[in-house]
Amino acid sequence: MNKIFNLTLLAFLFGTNIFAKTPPPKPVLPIPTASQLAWQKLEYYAFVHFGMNTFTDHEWGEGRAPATDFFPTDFNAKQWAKSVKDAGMKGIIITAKHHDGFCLWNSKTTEYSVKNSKWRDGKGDVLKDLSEACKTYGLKFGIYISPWDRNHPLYGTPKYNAVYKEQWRELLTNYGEVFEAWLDGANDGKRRMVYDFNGFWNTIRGIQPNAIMFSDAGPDIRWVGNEKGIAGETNWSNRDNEGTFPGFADEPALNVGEENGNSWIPAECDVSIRPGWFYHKEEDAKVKSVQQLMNIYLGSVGRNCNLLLNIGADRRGLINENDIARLNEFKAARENAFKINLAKGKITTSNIRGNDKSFSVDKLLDNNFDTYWATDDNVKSAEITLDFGKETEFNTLLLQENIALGQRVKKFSIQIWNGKEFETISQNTTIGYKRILRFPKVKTDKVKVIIEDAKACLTISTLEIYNAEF
Ligand code: FUL
Repeated sequence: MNKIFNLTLLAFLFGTNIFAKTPPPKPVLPIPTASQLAWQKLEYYAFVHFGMNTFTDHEWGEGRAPATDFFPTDFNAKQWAKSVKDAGMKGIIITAKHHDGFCLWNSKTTEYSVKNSKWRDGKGDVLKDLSEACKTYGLKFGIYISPWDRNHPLYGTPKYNAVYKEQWRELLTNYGEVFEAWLDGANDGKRRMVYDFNGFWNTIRGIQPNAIMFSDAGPDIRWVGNEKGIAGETNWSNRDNEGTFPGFADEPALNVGEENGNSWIPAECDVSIRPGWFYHKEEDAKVKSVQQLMNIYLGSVGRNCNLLLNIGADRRGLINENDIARLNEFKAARENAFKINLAKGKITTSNIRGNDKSFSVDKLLDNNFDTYWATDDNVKSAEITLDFGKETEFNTLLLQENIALGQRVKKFSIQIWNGKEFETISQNTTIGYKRILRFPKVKTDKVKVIIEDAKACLTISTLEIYNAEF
């Protein structure tokens, strides 16, 4: 009794709240669903373009090449999965059907598929082998099928909508869990048909409710508005989706999202490791450099996006040696750049929510995304100061918001102590799930992160600092 009285008295005297737990901040809507949040944490995964174009040397086949042209001599899905796993990627999305209409599985909806090729006497199934290989290697498995189909006889008529839904039904029923369903907005503009997109979404959602659906217009994730892999410096996961439609992309808007958008539709950056999406021998020496890939990584994962990096499997049905070598070099460069987190020392701030330890500023340094520093409800700007205790050189700073409670930060800057005063080295806008800033190397013993404006009180999970070569 006495002890409780003493503790109460102490709490009263020092203004700390040791009995009542401070409630967490209320979410700022919209917020991600559990599947969207799990998707965001994947960060980096592979696209593999493989199909009829691989054998005809095209990017956009017309759907007229005979099915027998599809003939990989040495197809091995385990080699794909191992290469992707070794590269530090979290999954594979396969082009099960590109615009030419050729299906890499034996679909009942068409004759234009592997069953009429000579590969494995027409009994092969790329989807079966790849889904199993992904399971073996602990990778997520995703599927792309193009709505635009230049082979199917019903394309251009309303009946084709049922064909396309049936293709999704086959794919989502027979190959286990699918983490992402990719609906391409490309179209030739000539036989432009009226797609039943609502019907497509309902079909996919009905069979695999956790599959994340991609298109120019969501509904779960959006295209970033270019094929360079670079998001806007400002990048909101919010988007006002009213009246948007796949195939009619507002590229500048997709690139940055909308501060007050009413739906949670984060962006995905798709980009190819070579100039083309499909494998072409003449591009063997045109694999992007490690520096180019690092710039893409900083412009995508470093700007609140996921990175979908494409590799074209070659005519053998293998990931080409040149691409594998580069993927591994890029992995080593990333590991090296983010190896030693220099964000250590004494961290202080101008505000802690309810002065409660569970929201304290050292949550930024605890390597746990789910714990976070938060401010009081009315506090939308605050300073964090990290005193390294010694001169420290760095060029990279990483921040994460706890997006489970919504994206909030609108404006922030970085300052360093130059011996006389704090000097601004970087002025920025949004953070989101992850923001990685790169600037010329600086040397200082104190750094400040100043959040200048936000939609509501602050909920920041992570601060990391690196001195990276790439
Ligand atoms: C585009 C397609 O037209 C390209 O061929 C490629 O598949 C890319 C990922 O999407 O819209």
